[in-house]
Amino acid sequence: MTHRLSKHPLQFTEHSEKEMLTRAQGFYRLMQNRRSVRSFSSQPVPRQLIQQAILTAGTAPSGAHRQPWHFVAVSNADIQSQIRIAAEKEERESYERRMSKQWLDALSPIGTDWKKPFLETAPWLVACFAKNIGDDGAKNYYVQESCGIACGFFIAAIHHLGLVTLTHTPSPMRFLSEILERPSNERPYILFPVGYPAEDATVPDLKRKNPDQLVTWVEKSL
Ligand code: IYR
Repeated sequence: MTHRLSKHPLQFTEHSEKEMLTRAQGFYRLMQNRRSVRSFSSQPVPRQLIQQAILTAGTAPSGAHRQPWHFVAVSNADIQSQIRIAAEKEERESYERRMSKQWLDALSPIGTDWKKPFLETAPWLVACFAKNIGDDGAKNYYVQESCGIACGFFIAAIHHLGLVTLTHTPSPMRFLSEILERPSNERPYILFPVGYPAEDATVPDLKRKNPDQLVTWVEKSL
């Protein structure tokens, strides 16, 4: 058995309900403006900004605090070109053969296709790898959930600091492990191009669920 961690008092700052509502509304206003962007400027982004967003991702909760993620941040044009070529090869196969008609129909309003120029244009590609086994050889738990939460934090951090990203999951993504020379206990989870949007970037007119569609309340009767 490994030993129990020592405990210390929680750092908790209490806010008034009024203050909490103001904070909640401010955070919602920020997040409501987040969009997935598929067209990037090649304008460089300092490494420190990417580093900070990855640090935020790493604050996510994880099963047994095993932190079953590893991030690889790429700003190397040659590696980005290799990733684009490999991703487009798989995506072309997916769009032309592997994806069902139903799937293609679901995607058609968004207008995606197999071409992924943003993999070369964006100044950074940040890949999240999921680790089913830790570097200590022990099993990790709730790996998908933990990595999903960490990637959500990453997306929020990138938006909050003022850049854009895309949750990109070329499928299958095995090529990323090869190009980035990752160990066998890691599986590619999500690939995020990160940067400034292209000047002419457009986004589809998506509607988000209204509160009635989004939530069902089950409360004590008065
Ligand atoms: N991975 C492909 C297809 C794709 C699938 C879904 I579901 C999306 O929401 C978007 C794209 C691609 O990246 O084009």
